[in-house]
Amino acid sequence: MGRFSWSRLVDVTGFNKGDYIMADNQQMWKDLGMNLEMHDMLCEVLPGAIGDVFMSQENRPAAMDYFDMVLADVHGLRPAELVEFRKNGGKVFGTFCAYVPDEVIFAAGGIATGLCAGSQFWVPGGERYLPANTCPLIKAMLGARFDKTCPFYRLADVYIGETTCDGKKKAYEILGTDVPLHVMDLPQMKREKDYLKWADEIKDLIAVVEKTTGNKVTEENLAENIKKINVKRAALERLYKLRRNECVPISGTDTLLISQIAYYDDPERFATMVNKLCDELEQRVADGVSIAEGKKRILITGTPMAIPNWKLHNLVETSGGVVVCEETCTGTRYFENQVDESGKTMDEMIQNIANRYMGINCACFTPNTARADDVIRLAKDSKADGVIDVNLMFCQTYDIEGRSLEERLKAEGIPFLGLETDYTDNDAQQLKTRIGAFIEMLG
Ligand code: BJ8
Repeated sequence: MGRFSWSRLVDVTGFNKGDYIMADNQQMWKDLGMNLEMHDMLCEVLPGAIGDVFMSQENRPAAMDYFDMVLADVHGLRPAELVEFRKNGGKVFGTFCAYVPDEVIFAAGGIATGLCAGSQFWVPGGERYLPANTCPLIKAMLGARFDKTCPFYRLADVYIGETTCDGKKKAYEILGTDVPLHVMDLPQMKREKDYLKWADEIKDLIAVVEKTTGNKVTEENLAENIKKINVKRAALERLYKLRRNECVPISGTDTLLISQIAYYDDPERFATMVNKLCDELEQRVADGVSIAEGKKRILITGTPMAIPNWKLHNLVETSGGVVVCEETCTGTRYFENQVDESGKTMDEMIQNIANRYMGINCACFTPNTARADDVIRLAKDSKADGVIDVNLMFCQTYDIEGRSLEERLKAEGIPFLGLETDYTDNDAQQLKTRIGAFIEMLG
C-alpha cells in the first residue's frame, strides 16, 4: 500500500487542515439542502475506491499528497471554501464543458467549478428524467442535481450549459427547471464566422456573469485572468510533457485525477501544486526513476472521464500498460493552446479567448478531422505503443468518429483498440481481457 498520510498534508500543501478537514461537513451539507442519508451511501464507497485505485499503486510521487487530500475530502474541502466565498457575496458558476471560458467568470470576481459527474451512483436518479439509452455522463448530471447528493450542484448559483451533443442540450432544459441556467450556443463548424459567433456568445456570457456578480468585466481584470488561466494550462502542459520521457515518472491514473481536479480547484493554487509535483517528477526523470518499467505505453482518447471515473485507467494500468497521454477533455483538450495575451481592447481579448476555445477538437463539430491529427501527433510525441479509444455508451458523436480515427491510425501504423463502456463495473472483467490481449499484442 502507498504512503498517504493526513499528518503530512498541511506542510506539503499549505492547506489549513484544522479549517477544512475537521470542519463539520455534515452541517455544511445539511445547510446546502442535501439528502444526507443518500449522500452517506456515496461517501461510504469513496475510501475503498481511493484505496483500490490510488493507494495500491507503487512508488507514487510524494507531491500527490495534495491531490489525494482534495480527493479524500472531495465533498468537504473545496465546497467549504465556496460556501465561505458565497457568504461574502461571491457567486459560483457551474460548468459542464471544456469550451466554457473560465477567464470571464473569474474576471467578474466569480468562481467557475466543473459539474461533470462520473459516478454510477447518480445514474439511476438521472434515469428518472431521461431515457435509459442516454450517455451515463448526462444521466449522472441530472441524478447529482435532483438526488441532492453533490455539494457542488447545490452550491452553484448559475449553471452554464452549452449546445454540444443533443443529450446535453435536452438535459439542460430539464436542469433549467430547477436552477438558473444559461446556455451558450456553441457553433458546430469551424468557419471564420463560427469563430466570430463564439466571441459573440462569450460577450453574452460576460453579460450574465456581470449581472449575477454585480461586477464589471474590465480590460484590466480580463487581461489578468487570461494570464491566470494560461498559467494553469502551462502547468498541465509541463506535467504532460514529463510523461513523454522513457522513464515514466507518474501513472496515468494519478494524472487523470489531477486533470479532474483541474475543473474545480482554485486555479492559482492548483497551478502551484502541479508545478511542485513537476519539480519532483523532473528529479525522478533525472534520476532514472520510472513507475512503469517494461510496461506498454498507451494513449487514451475519446469521451471525458469525470471524477470519480477512473475505470479505464485502472484497467490499463493493472494489465501491463501505462497511460502516457489522454486526448480527452480530462486531458489535452482541456489545456492545449494558450489564449493569446497580446489583446489590448475588450473585443481583441474576447476574440483571442474565442479563438483558443474554438481550437478544441470535440466530436460534436463537423468535420472534426483535426482530432485525429491531434491523436497522431500526441501518440508520436508520447511514444505510445498503442491507442485506446474509449467511448461512453450512447455517445453517438465519438462512437461514429471512432471508425475514421481507427483508419487514420492504421494508416500511420499505430495499433488501435476501440472500447465502449459505462459507469458500472459489469463489464470490467471483459474489458480487462480485451485490454490485456491488446497489450500483449503490442509485443
Ligand atoms: S468539449 S467532449 S466536455 S461536449 S455528454 S458529448 S460523452 S453524449 S462530454 Fe464533452 Fe464539451 Fe465535447 Fe469535451 Fe458524448 Fe456524453 Fe454528450 Fe459528452
